[in-house]
Amino acid sequence: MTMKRFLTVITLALLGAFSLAAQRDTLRLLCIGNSFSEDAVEHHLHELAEADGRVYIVGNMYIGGCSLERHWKNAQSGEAAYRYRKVGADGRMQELRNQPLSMALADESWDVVTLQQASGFSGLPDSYEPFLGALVRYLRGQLRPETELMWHQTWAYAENAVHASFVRYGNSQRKMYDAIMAASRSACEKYGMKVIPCGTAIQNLRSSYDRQNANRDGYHLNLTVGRFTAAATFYEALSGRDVRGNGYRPAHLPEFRRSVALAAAHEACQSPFADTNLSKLGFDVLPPNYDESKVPAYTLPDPLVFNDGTPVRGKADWAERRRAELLSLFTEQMFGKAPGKPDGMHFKLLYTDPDALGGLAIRKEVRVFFTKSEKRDFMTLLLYLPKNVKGGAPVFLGMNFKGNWGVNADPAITMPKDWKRYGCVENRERGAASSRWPLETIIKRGYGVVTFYRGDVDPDFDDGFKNGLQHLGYAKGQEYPKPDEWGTISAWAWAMRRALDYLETDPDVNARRVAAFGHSRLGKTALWAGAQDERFAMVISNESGCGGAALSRRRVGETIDTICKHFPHWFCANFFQYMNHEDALPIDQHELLALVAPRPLYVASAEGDRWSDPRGEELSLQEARKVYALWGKKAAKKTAYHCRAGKHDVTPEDWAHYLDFADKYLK
Ligand code: GTR
Repeated sequence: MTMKRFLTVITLALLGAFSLAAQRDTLRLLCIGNSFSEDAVEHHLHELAEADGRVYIVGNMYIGGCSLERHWKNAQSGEAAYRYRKVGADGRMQELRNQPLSMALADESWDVVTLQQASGFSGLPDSYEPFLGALVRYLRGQLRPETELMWHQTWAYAENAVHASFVRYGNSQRKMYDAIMAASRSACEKYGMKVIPCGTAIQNLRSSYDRQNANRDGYHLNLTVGRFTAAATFYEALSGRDVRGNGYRPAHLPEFRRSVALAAAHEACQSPFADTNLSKLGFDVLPPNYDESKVPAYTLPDPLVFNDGTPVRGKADWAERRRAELLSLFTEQMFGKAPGKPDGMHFKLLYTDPDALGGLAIRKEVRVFFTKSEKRDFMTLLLYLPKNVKGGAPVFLGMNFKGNWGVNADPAITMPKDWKRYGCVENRERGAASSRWPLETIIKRGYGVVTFYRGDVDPDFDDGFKNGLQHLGYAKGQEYPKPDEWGTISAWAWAMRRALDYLETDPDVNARRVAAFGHSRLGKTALWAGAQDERFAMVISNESGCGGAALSRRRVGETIDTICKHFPHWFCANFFQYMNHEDALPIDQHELLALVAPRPLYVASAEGDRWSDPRGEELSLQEARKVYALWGKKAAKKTAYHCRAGKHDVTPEDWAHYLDFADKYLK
């Protein structure tokens, strides 16, 4: 026997021994479910077990929205109506279509089989019977006596869900949750089943800083923290092990989110029918500080000093080298890299109405397709332009929160055909945000408005970047942005630049007179777009706050920690390292403002918007003016600030200031 052969034999013998050992730690789970079991068990569960040295074989008999009634009918008729999905011992998922229930029951010697009710009925005990009783009897007849039947408790819908069944619970998450608890408890008691308390785990999650991210469409779980929480609940309920000690780290779930999900799951297993307030267990953000005397001492990084410590001597130094240094820092540490102009991008004019707003303006809509294909990746620009402007009109380009149809009540503005594209609840009301867009006033002053909906580019919720345009920047095989690649704000800012690409082709617009405008999160976006792209002739930040105009080091109102915990999708993952470590940031927000220099820049705050730290926004602009000074004393005049009375909003008063400012520098 040669040496090599001998080694092979030994290895095989060892492998055999290991796999026997492994078999003892194998658990075979079958869910008779629907998309809620898909959310809970098809991802992460196998990996959680693996990290504990165990093998979980996970089957899911899937029919979308399937109720107990239908499962029972299928059991009786033998209808081959299921997709049988199975994560094998190797962790790989396979799917067989058109299978009957009996096929899956016989496929493995299952240790655990779970039942669940369709989500809309899950809190209605009358809908369970006689089907649950019949299914239990049927399964006990089919399965080995050792097989344990367990109840998969599903979760209540998001507060803002538009699911048709939500009315059964008065559109109240709390009512739905309580109803699910009562129904699942009595089902478990009646049939001696243990519960897998995913409903409570998700409710627990909703009491933490990650509260906005449990769902992706109002009822299904979001692809990151939501699904992970449910899988962790299954794991602890099945294994009896405290899942908080589990070593599995899902891609793209930073530690602060992983730990809250594990706590939500663990607490649910401790108390399956009553939710636990995780914010009381420390899973919340710190209360905001509004007291000037408690602002920590800080030193701002100096925009006029190069990274290597040498001074910036004049505007040539700034323009040729320092600007690039700062842009890279903001790109890599905060917003994330975005790709360039996409090759296949093209534009389509949907229509032109020469007599909009009672004859005052031209209205048109233009679709910007980001690729050659016209299926998925596009945004729709809505343009209101003054008539007969020689050389094209100067315009305010800004994204909107509530859809183009929310900007004005005009019934001719296109409504989307596919609402699903936007995730859960979208504002479907015409003109809902019209007070923020005083179109007549703007047009009468000689300016146009160009706007598009944030959801077209990247719906504003965390979903592992599966719901936005980020995939356009992926290399082959890439699934998530890298830690220095674009988050949502960067994607939005990229789309602002693509909108400007279109405007360069439109003779009704003067593309050299475009102001990037935005409110709040979209103000952060306008600043980032304007900082990067010098084609924007002016930048206006309306109450952009943390991550926008406000200095991070002051930690007044919203902080980096808070913003990342509430909106983990806005920035690139590198930014998380500065949560509660503002002093380690190589930049601060005055440098973002400075990147607009020497172009005109307007920063606005509101007294009642303390969350955005008005004082921090003003100080930031004062600091940025030191960079404007490179262009001479007068250059700083091209920056302006106001803080009006009132709350967080865009008002006619704000617009009056912007229009006066534009009269000076945009016309
Ligand atoms: C808040 C967020 C702010 C601001 C605001 C908005 O909830 O904390 O950073 O962006 O939303 O966009 O309206």
